[in-house]
Amino acid sequence: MSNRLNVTPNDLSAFWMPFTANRQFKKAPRMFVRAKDMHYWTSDGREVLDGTAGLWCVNAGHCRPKIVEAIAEQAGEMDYAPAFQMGHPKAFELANALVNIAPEGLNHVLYTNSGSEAVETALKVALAYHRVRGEGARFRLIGRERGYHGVNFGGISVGGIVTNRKMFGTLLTGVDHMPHTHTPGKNQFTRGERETGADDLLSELERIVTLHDASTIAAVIVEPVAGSTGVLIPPKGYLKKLREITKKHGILLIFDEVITGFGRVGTPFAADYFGVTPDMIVCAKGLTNGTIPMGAVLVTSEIHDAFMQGPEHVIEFFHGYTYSGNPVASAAGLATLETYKDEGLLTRGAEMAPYWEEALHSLRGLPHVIDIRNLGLIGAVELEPIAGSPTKRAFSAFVKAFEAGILIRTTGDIIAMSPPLIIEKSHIDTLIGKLAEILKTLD
Ligand code: PXG
Repeated sequence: MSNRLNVTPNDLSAFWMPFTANRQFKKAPRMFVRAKDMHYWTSDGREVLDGTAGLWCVNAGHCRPKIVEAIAEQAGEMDYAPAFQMGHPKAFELANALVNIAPEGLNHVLYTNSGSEAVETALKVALAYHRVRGEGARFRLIGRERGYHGVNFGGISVGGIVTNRKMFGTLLTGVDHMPHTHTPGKNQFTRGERETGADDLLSELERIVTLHDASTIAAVIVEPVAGSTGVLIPPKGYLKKLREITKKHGILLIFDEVITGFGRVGTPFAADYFGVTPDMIVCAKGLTNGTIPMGAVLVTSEIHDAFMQGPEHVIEFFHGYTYSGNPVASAAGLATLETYKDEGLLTRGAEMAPYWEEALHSLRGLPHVIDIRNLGLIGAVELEPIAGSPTKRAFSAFVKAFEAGILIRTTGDIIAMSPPLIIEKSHIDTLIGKLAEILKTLD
């Protein structure tokens, strides 16, 4: 590798980093300069095992040849084509490929550049769908406590993370929230989904529907498994029942699969794992293996067709982005889906899940560990917070892990892991083995 990769810029002040403790980071920067398959390399030449697939997005592992080549080739052949009133073949090919792996009935694709934009797009489709059908009174959107739907205004409004909302008075109106699916004290150390609790949680939705009247509610949006707030797994039957309730009341159900999509839980989408088909799926991240920013919303024919009316020269839906279906992103997406297919990655998580589960739960009993949760190739280890200093213990684990050569994520006092789906048992041994040693050293 060239020396260029080893240079750390001497002024770090200009870049205001996202979701980062900027002052702390800039005092002791952690820089990655190279990646391949399961590993990153730091600016000082150390190898770090990727336990988080970047930020839950590099599902096929890093710098995969097919994807790298497709991006380079497309950038050289046609860098950009106008997204409005013009097309290019790869955006259509990718939409077809996505529909092919999506649950039956989700037949149309709108493109975005991120998960956050895909969320906004889905919420707008939901509101507009009811309106074009003459049910414009359906303006309410229901999310969930501890839900994460990106950082734009719609997403933070339906989202349930207080720190992401409290600064911003201008939230959407007409939003309500269901309870989250985590019940501390009742479901610690459950492997996968717990048996009970769905009815209690969903009686709250019934209450909300009664309060507002179903005729005012456009959509319910949930992550099938909440990722960012610490891997909150629903009890058995919860999503099926949620589907029944929403259908009964003519309310659209949106699954935000930005994290759970593309094999993360051992099936192409979590909708497949849970056997529930929503009206829309929001995805991003693994769509291009994290390489080129891209998100998408998959919608049913029923939704799509409701818009296809009126004079044919008139735009049916006034929404879109300069980069919707960008050629380089589309090429990356196509090569990513091919890589997943060639290597069986969309179902590999199911094969590795039992070993992953066993390894994770072997951490039970180590100091400060108060809960362990897992599904597919997602795992979380929750630590007892230091009294008066929440998040400090987990963050210290994160820094020690980085120094020890493993990359984990922390949210609050929860350690979250979501390795690339190419992970081998030996990598799991290393990841969990090193984490165990670190847990023993925490204050
Ligand atoms: N929905 C969900 C469910 C997500 O997890 C977004 C929307 C927003 O996507 P964009 O592409 O706009 O960031 C996300 C993003 C973490 C972590 O470690 C999670 C996300 C992003 C960064 C870090 O929990 N999720």
